[in-house]
Amino acid sequence: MPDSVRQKRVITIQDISCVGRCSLTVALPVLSAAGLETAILPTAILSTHTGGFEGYTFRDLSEDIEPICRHWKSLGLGTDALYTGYLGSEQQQAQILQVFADFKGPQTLVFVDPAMADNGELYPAFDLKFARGMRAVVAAADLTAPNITEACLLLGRDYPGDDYDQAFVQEVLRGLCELGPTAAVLTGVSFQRGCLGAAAFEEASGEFSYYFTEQIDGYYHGTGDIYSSVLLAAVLNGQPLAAAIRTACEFTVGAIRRTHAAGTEPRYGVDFEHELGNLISMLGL
Ligand code: PXL
Repeated sequence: MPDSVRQKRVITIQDISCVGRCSLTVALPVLSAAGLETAILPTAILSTHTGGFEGYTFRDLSEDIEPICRHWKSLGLGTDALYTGYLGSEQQQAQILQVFADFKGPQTLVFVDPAMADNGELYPAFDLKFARGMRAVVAAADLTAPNITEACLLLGRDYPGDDYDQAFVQEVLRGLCELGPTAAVLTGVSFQRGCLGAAAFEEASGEFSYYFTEQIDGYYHGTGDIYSSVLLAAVLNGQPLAAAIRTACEFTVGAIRRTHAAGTEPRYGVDFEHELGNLISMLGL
């Protein structure tokens, strides 16, 4: 079958936060809207995500990962991409490396979003040992997309807050590629008040690219997961990385803008649902 009509498959490995629009509840609809068949490997089930909610439930699904993968292997399942986000535990970091080994074919893109921290702080469930373990997961990736906090944890650098420049961003991107990936995207980059965006680096060309949009006030949950899902959707639909960071920035800021205008509580995530039509247009589908 010619490549243009063969539908691509993604296996995405993240938690299910039942309420709060992050991880699988955003990855699945975004990837589906982008025309990608999406297989899911849930790492845990939580009643809500862990940011801004008290008393959430957490069921670890580590024990299910190996039998699910065994069954998939018996089917001879292949995939165009493996995409990991929030992992439930350190044990799962080792398990995920095995999933990569089992399902990575010669053309498979391994995309790791080391979802574990933001704004200079680890998420409540994680410690520095977990952050160190994430290095090995990133090392196995072809493409990674941390925010600045996560990148600093991965590289053992101090978090700079707002005090950094282009040289810092480029050093961090090169450092991420030295860990293993051939391309890296850094999210949450801002050189100017009111402008926020992302930077990308590809080892093969040695080129850096940037894209910025307006910065909207407030801290909205799940936007990193939305950004990563759109980035992957754009790359798998053939956009070069410089275009893919633009698509992901525009989609994410569009969802934040709507949510801000509606005055929705930020911990419930952003209204990405009404942006899915724009995603389909931006991808030319
Ligand atoms: O959006 C990242 C994320 C995913 N999953 C869970 C989380 C978070 C961030 O806090 O708590 C369970």
